[in-house]
Amino acid sequence: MTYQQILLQRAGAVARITLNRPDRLNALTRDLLGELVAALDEVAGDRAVRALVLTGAGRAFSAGHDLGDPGTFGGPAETRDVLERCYAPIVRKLAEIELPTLAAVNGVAAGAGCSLALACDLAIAANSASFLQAFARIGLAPDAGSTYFLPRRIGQARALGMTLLAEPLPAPRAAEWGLIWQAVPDAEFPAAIDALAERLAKGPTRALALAKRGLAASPANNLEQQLALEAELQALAAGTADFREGAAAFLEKRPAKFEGH
Ligand code: T3D
Repeated sequence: MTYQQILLQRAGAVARITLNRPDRLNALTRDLLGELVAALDEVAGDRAVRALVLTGAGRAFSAGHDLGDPGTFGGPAETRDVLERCYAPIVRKLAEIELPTLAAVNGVAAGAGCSLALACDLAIAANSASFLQAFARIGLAPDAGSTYFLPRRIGQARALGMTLLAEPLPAPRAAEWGLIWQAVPDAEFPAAIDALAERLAKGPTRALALAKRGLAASPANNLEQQLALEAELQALAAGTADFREGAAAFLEKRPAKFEGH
């Protein structure tokens, strides 16, 4: 499929989706969101891809939903429909895709743009980037997964502060708070993203996907449920060629060469 508002590129086992409306700070239109769904399906269906990077073109990651997008804010039903039909599938796909996802936050991530960054497994931001729960500024409540991810990552006090005050959180503080994995100097950002994406793509892909499932289920489970889930997931991991390779490599005192199956 050809895309107009995003780019989908592949380098080796790494796929990169770039939100590509730099003149609008990669504000999200319904068309763009439709393309994002299609691109995520394309990536999920490509067995050669073992890590996904989501980033933005130009100076922003994404300024959230395009406030001029016709047909989004026409009324309560329309707004709800956009969330249910456009955003929820993307957030679900990012959570469920069976490979590691990395948000490369090159600049401001605001509103639903912030939500998309948080829906990825790991986020690395350039030091000059920031995270903004912009919703209150325009009289909206948070959406696209923000109320799920924020308190789980940084706790209620900080989630409430970010949401009610709607002030930009600079990337270094976001890392300090545990909202993201790492903030790096701008000059080092592209190389840091490439290195981490490469590293993830060389990992035991199926085990990483199972680990994602276990951690995602954890907040809603009690200890017994989580122990049962771990046994189920580990039984699957133990049946993979990558586990056989990982164990053999350890015993043979050599680096493991995972193939992703
Ligand atoms: O159904 C639903 O509920 C839909 C889902 C909604 C979820 C949401 O995401 S709601 C939140 C929407 N986002 C915002 O409210 C953020 C709006 N943008 C900003 O507050 C600022 O742009 C930033 C703080 C992100 C960056 O500020 P700054 O000063 O670096 O840039 P700027 O000058 O404001 O923006 C540059 C251009 O991008 C500008 O256009 P111009 O003047 O050059 O022609 C600006 O209008 C445009 N732009 C930025 N954000 C959006 C946008 N255009 C449309 N929609 C935007 N969200």
